[in-house]
Amino acid sequence: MTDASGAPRLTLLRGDITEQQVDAIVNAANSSLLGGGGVDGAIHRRGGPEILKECRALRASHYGRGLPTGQAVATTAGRLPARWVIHTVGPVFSASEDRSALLADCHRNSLLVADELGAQAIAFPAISTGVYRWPVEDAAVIALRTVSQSPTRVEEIRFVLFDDRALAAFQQAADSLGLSAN
Ligand code: AR6
Repeated sequence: MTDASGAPRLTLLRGDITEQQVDAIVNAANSSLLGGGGVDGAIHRRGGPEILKECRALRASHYGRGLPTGQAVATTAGRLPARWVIHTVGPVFSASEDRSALLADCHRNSLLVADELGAQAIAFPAISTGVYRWPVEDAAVIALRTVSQSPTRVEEIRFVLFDDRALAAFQQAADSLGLSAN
């Protein structure tokens, strides 16, 4: 359900994204699309080989050089409760170069793909805040600002945070942006 303003409902929770009962979950992938550690590893492990099969097909067709940073593409979710996985590639954090626009692109483009799929509920992890070292307090502001400013038909946007620190960072960011979240 959207709220009275038509904006998607925003939910922040601590949990494992592979367990979410939503239409689409977002994967913090790398440009190879062929798997990795962190949330990417968990999604492929629990979702089974169908996801990798579709990723390989994408590499053989549209993304011969890999998925560029900031872009997003969907596959089946295999055995996961979700219907689709939307793979996006976050930027590696850099202290010397501002890559925030690429992190924003990940969120905006994932929502565009969700709209193309007709997804009503989507779950995001804290993209780039693990192996890619983006400070979670900053990533949370970028993520929430971007989704709250992106026009979308998605009705629920859920952020599934893996630990208390990430959850607290997203709650704090929502407060600072004046966003109401459950
Ligand atoms: N559910 C929700 N969040 C999770 C889960 C999970 N099951 N597992 C980890 N996280 P990361 P990145 C959190 O490293 O920084 C991979 O190797 C984690 O605590 O998964 O974008 C890819 O293949 C952190 O807060 O993604 C790439 O090579 C957040 O998810 C690279 O890592 C993101 O951490 C991408 O790095």
